[in-house]
Amino acid sequence: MERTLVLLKPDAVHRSLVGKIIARFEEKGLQLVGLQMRRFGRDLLERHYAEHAGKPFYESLVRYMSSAPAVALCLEGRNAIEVTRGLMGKTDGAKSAPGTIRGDFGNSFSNNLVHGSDGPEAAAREIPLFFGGEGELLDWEPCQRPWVYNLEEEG
Ligand code: IDP
Ligand code: MG
Repeated sequence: MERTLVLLKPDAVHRSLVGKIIARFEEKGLQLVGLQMRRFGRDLLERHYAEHAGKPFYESLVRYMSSAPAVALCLEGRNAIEVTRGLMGKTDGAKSAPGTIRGDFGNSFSNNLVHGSDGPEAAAREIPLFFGGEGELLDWEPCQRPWVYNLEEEG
């Protein structure tokens, strides 16, 4: 099992899409192990987006992400990082395939509703930024797991 960080960005909150977007992940069989709504501060977002510092869109990205409440999720599942990125779609909502979150709800390169860690190293770095406090991540065994995965075949 793998864990990944997902953010429902301020446009998802303002557009009342939080429930629908969380449902996409849940319906796929990904397990929620952390969930919080907060207005994330500049310091945290600068650390989160450190790899983009200096790029032309960086300032407006940090401003947009800190401008209103957002929701952080930690999701667990087999290949959770890749599965989550697939559900999200391409960065540019206008070019993202229908059926993906960005493809169905997004029309912008910047305001693209969701963030998902792009690899194991990113997930390991990002999860503690948003869920660093005691008790914020939960280890639990969903009763549907043996039906989402074939545990006999796939371990
Ligand atoms: P990703 O979110 O699909 O992984 P990244 O390249 O990591 O895309 O960029 C982080 C975020 O920065 C994007 O989700 C988007 O909100 C914003 N962004 C990236 N590239 C651009 C751009 O060229 N113009 C405006 N915003 C951008
Ligand atoms: Mg990225």
